[in-house]
Amino acid sequence: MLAAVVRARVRQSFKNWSYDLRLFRWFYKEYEEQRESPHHNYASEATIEIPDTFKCIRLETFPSKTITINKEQAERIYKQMATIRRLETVANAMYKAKLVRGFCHLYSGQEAVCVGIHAAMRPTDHLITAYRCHGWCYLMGLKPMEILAELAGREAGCQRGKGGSMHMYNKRFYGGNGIVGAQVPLGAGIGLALKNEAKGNVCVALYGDGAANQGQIFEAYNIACLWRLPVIFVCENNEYGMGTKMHRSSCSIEYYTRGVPLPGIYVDGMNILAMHNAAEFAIGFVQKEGPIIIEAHTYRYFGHSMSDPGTSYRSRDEVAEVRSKRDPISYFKEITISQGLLTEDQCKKIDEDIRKSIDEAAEKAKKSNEVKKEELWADVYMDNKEVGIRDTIGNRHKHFHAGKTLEKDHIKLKSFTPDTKLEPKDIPFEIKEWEAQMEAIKDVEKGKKSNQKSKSDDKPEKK
Ligand SMILES: Cc1ncc(C[n+]2csc(CCOP(=O)(O)OP(=O)(O)O)c2C)c(N)n1
Ligand SMILES: [Mg+2]
Repeated sequence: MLAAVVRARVRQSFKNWSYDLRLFRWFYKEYEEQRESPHHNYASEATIEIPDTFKCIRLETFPSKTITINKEQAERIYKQMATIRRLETVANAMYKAKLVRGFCHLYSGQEAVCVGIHAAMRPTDHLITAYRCHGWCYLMGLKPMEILAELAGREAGCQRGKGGSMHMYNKRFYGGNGIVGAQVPLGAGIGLALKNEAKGNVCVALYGDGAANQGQIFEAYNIACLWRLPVIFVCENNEYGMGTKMHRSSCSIEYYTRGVPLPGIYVDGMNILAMHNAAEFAIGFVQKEGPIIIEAHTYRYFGHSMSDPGTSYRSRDEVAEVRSKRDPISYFKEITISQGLLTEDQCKKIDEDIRKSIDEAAEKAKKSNEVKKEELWADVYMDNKEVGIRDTIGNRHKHFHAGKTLEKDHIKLKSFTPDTKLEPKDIPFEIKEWEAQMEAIKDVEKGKKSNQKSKSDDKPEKK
C-alpha cells in the first residue's frame, strides 16, 4: 500500500516537473523569438558603443565611447530631432508661400548637434548661437507655434514678430545672431558673468566653419583662456560658409586644433550619442579647467538660406549621399530599434503626432496678427536706463514694455563685479615644454651675450 502511494506521488511530481519544464521551454522560446524580431521592445535601457570618431588635442582625459540610455531618454531624443526636422520643413513651406519674409536659414541635417549638446546641458546652463537657430530655439524652451509665428512676423511670436528668424531669445538663450562670429565674444562675456556668479554654470557659444577664421574668434579664445571662463566654443562645421567649401576658406580644416593653447575635441556631429558624450565631457572640463573647443562635423541639407538653392557649389548627389549614409535621425532610429529601446511602430506614431502638432502650430501662427505700429519701439531694452530711446530724435520715443520681456534675473547682474581672485591658468603640459625650451633659449642667449661681452672686454678700446 505504502509503496503504491509513493509510486503515485513520484509519478505526479514527475508530471508536474515535466509540465514546468515544458512551460519554461515555451517561455524561453517566446523570449528568444522576441529578441530576434526587429520589432521587439523589451529593453528598458541599453549600453551603446559609439564608433571611435573622437579626436582630441591638448587633453589628458577624453569623452566616453559608450553611453547608457533608457527608453524614455531614447524617445525624448527621437522626438526632439524629429520635431526640429518637421519644424524646418514647415518653415520652408511657409517661406515659399511668402508667409515668411527676409532671412531664413534652415537647420535640417544638423539636428544631432543641438539635441546632443542639449541632452548634456543642465537646465541652468546658458547658450548663444548664430542665425541658424530654429532648432536651438525649440530646445531652449520656445514652442513651435511661437517660433513659426515669429518667422511670420506675428504677435504670437516669441518676440512678438519683431525679431524674425535670426533674433529669437528665451531665458538663458541669447539668440539667434545675424553678424557672423559676433556671438562668440558675447559668449565669452556671458562666461565672465557666469564665472562671477560662481554657481558652476557654463555657456555654450556656437559658430560655423565660415566664422572660424575671424579675428574676434581668436580674441575670444584668448581672453576666455586667460581668465579660465566656463565657455564651450562649438564650431558647427557643416563644410560650407554660404557657397564656399571649407577647404577654400581655411588653411587648416581641423577647427578643433586651432585654439592654441585651448584643448579641443573633434566629434561626428551626425551622431547624437557622440555629440552628447563630447558635450558632457566638455561641461565637466570647463568648470574645472577653463574653456574648450568642440568641432562638430555635420552637414546642412538645404541651401545657405532660403534664397540659395544650394546646388551650384555642390552636387545633388553629394547631398543625397549624406542623407542616405549619415542622416542623424535615421542613425539614431536604427540603433535604438536594434537595441530594443524603440520600435518601428513607435517611431511611426511619433512622426505622425509631430506632423499633426506642428501643422496645428503653423495654422495657429498664421491666424495671429501683426503688432501695431506703435509697438515697434516697445521692448527694445529689458531694463532701460535712459529716459527715451537713443537715435529717435524727432520722434522722441519713450521706452515701454508691451509684450513679454525676458525676466530680469537672466544672470544676476548685481554680482557682476570684476573678478579679482582670478588665479593664473594651470599651464598645460605642452606650454610647460615650451617654457622649458624658452628658458633654455634664454640661457643660451645669456651665455652668448656674456661670451660676447667677455670677447668685447678683451678687445682693445677704440680711441
Ligand atoms: C560679419 C559678417 N560678414 C558676412 C556676413 C554674410 N554671411 C552670412 S552667413 C555667412 C557664412 C557663414 O558660414 P558659417 O559660419 O559656416 O555658418 P553656416 O551658414 O554654415 O551655418 C556669411 C559670410 C555676415 N552676416 N556677417
Ligand atoms: Mg558652415
